[in-house]
Amino acid sequence: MSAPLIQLVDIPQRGDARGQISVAEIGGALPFVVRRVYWIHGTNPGVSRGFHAHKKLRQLCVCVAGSVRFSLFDGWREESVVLDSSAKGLLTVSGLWREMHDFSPDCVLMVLADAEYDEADYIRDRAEFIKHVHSS
Ligand code: T46
Repeated sequence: MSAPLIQLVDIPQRGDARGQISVAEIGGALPFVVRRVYWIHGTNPGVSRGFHAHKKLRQLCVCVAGSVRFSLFDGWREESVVLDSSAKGLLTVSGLWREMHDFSPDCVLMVLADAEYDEADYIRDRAEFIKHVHSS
């Protein structure tokens, strides 16, 4: 049986009577050393994002406010998941076409990445992506 496309990681919650703290660290929720962090927010209504794959990049995507739906495609199968919790991270690895849809107006999507930004790591054409995974 093939591995699931949707890999959700539990992020430990260390909240107390004052409120919440969510912790992602090596040896816990983080399977790699983080070299870049970015966050997507203020997304305009009806906008979808993504529509690309990465050749090498690994990322942990955490929706720290609001909600967003991720769709992942490995060249054969497509699976979808709604992220709406600081307590869950979606691990995205190489060889996955990703799209992000249905952003809530208050969505803040934080992404922890294992490498600096490199446009050469992107495959932004779906047909090229399918060719890439079918030949490797
Ligand atoms: C991903 C999903 C989840 C930078 O200059 N540095 C960066 O670190 C990033 C992430 C983007 N940019 C520039 C490149 C583009 O000119 O910001 C612009 C928007 O990037 P993009 O269209 O790739 O954004 P999304 O939301 O489609 O995809 C992003 C990440 O790029 C991607 O790696 O997996 O979020």
